[in-house]
Amino acid sequence: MSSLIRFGISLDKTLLESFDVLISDRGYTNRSEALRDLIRDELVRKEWLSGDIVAGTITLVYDHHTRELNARLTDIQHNHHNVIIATQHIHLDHHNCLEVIVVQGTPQDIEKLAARLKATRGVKHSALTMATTGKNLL
Ligand code: NI
Repeated sequence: MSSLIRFGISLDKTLLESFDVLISDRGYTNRSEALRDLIRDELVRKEWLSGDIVAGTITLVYDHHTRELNARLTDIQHNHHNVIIATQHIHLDHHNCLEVIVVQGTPQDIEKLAARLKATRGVKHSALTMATTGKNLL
């Protein structure tokens, strides 16, 4: 278990005022929690750059009436089954489906899968959310 350490930061007054407005808009009630989250975001970014095992989600929106699209998306996912933990399919309306694919693996493998899905004709929207396994974060 790690211990809590207090430290001081010197900041330009204008920069601090901008920071306070930013974190207030985001709902933070104190600077420490906002700063902790900023640091964690950077550490997660570093995990993705370092090649460590990471986790995340890929969100897709597509019209399932597009010819052979379902089959193509399923083929791609089977070809990358080693990084896929779970998928959820939501029928948004008569035409549109939203799919959330939960992934865990190396950044390279996950990004390859995300790129293949995004490049598939008929996919209207695709987004990769880079998260973390949480193992190296407090
Ligand atoms: Ni559907």
